[in-house]
Amino acid sequence: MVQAANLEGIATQNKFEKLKAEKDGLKVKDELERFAEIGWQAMDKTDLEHRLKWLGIFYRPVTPGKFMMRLRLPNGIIDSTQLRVLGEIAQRYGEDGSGDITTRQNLQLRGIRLEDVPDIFSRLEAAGMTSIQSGMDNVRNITGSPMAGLDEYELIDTRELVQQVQDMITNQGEGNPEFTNLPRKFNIAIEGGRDNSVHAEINDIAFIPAYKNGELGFNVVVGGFFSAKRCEAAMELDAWVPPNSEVVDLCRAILIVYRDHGLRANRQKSRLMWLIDEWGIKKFRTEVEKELGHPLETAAEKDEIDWEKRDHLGLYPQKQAGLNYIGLNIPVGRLQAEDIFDLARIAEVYGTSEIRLTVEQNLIIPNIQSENLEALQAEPLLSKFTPTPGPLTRSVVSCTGAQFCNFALIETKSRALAVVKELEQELELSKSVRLHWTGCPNSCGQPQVADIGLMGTKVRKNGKTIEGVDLYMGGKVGKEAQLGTCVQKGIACEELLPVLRQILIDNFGATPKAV
Ligand code: SRM
Ligand code: SF4
Repeated sequence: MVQAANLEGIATQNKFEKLKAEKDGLKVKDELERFAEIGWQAMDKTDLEHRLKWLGIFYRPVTPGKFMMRLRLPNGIIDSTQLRVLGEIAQRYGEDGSGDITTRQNLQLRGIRLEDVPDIFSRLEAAGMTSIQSGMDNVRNITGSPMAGLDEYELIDTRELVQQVQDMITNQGEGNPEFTNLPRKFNIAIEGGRDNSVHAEINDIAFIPAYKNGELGFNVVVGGFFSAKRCEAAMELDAWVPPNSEVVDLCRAILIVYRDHGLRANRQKSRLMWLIDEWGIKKFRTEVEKELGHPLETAAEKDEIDWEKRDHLGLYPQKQAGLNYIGLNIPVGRLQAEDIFDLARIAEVYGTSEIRLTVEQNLIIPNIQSENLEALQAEPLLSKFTPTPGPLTRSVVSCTGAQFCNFALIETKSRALAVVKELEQELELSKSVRLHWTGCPNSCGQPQVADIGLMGTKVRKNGKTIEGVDLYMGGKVGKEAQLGTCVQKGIACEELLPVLRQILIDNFGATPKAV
């Protein structure tokens, strides 16, 4: 039976705890028709600005009346029918309607009008999609290996597990009051390959393939997160689980422990790691075992992450003979309605209707017969979304930034693209360099996992406040992943280009192109 969190006695000092205690965010689900009737201007301010996020509907103060809708796409998988539904939604809004692939292997749509939301939700449901519990103090989209079921070197196919964890958390997409009042947001990732394609280390819970006594399962790490105040890589829980329902049970137990004991007084100190700090990992583990009702197995001695991270762009054979996948670069993840339709068509004509999203804001079309590869490569869309982009374009990642996000200190997506274009014109690079842009210290664009990370800030120049960045370096992904750190603060964006050029020459072997 679904039970709401029992939060009696838990501190309610901050405004978010108060608003959750007054009315659970999920409750607005039953009020949508009324909201659609009265219009967003007449809505209660807290329902509008906060509780709608429990349904995945985000009021955007930057574009009032044009909402963002964040879906849940477990393991980043979507099919052509679902894409068409999203394309139709985006298309309704003309120039305002667009989509973004997110850093959690997910999609967000823009331009949504509140009066359309009841109809949009019916369409999503009919197409087997949901946006429930995708914002605020809920578990975000659950990421999994983008190559699940395709990769000859795969260890564990993560698709079913990711779906089961999502179903447990969201009550099959209906909404689950058991997990709608966590102390803060929560991230879960399940890796099934050798290259840590999900950035396991930056999740509150991550499952990493590991053999124990010859049996393949997962080691578990916990507490990874980024925030404006603090960024931490996940630490070992010293637990191993087989790749079955025990993964779901463990997620559930950890979520309940976090829900009931996580710190709530100060929102800057509410993510799971703060509870682990307070208790120590041993006590945390013991409490999780109590909630599980049985002891956890200790971790396997080593995990199986021993590859460099792949970006999956380009054309590759699958483990299934005669089938291939193509990874396409979607510059900073931005899609227009017509792109969404075209991708749906291409996935149907050349593949099996399926598309996979990656945490690098790109996508993969799997299951292409070898004899169809030539025709696919001649598709006009592949000159916009190329499988062979330049060495910087191929790995540039950017958060939403000032165009739509009110936290942003700078514009990110358009600047990120302009900068890599310029640098690629000037420099020869023998390998890709990963540039991540994020518009503010919340770090949605994960500058700490990048070779070069750029975090928006404000700088003073000639008595004026202008857009700038703090520079991060040293992020390492894949095996032995490591977070990058801030190496230089407050570079004015207008002075950034020569700084980046020099870093690429000094640290990444770039050479100036002959004029
Ligand atoms: Fe994020 C808040 C966008 C991934 C850390 N994030 C926001 C909001 C909702 C703020 C807002 O209301 O405007 C942004 C919505 C802007 C918009 O209109 O799109 C936003 N976050 C994003 C996305 C879309 C960035 C992107 O362009 O890809 C990503 C959506 C993922 C998804 O599909 O669910 C996104 N956010 C992340 C990540 C990266 C990750 O998960 O790997 C992080 C850092 C990792 C983490 O959370 O530990 C991240 N977002 C935050 C934070 C800081 C959290 C904290 O503990 O302090 C906030 C602010 C908050 O929660 O108070 C935030
Ligand atoms: Fe918005 Fe800041 Fe997140 Fe970028 S990093 S999407 S600016 S909250």
